[in-house]
Amino acid sequence: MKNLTVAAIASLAIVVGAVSASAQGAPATPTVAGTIKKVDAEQGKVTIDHAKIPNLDMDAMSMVWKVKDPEMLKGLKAGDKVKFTADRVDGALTVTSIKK
Ligand SMILES: [Cu+2]
Repeated sequence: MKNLTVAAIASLAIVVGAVSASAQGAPATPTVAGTIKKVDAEQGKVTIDHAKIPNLDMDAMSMVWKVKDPEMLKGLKAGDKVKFTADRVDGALTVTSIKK
């Protein structure tokens, strides 16, 4: 019984810790630097050679992203240096904001 109580308190502490960390506005989606390799406005996709992305636990690489809104790709072209944020949206890796 004692062990159970200790485990219950420990897991409660983890939950409380997680809640307070997000309540304190820890940046959930840090800004990442990258270079555009290809823009596919029709498909709403963009290839970015990006730096490390801590919130997605991803190392630097070149990859194709979905964009939250194809409008975001207006004015962007291969070779542009960008700053963007990315997150998992409905299970898909998605660029949620991007600017030159
Ligand atoms: Cu990647």
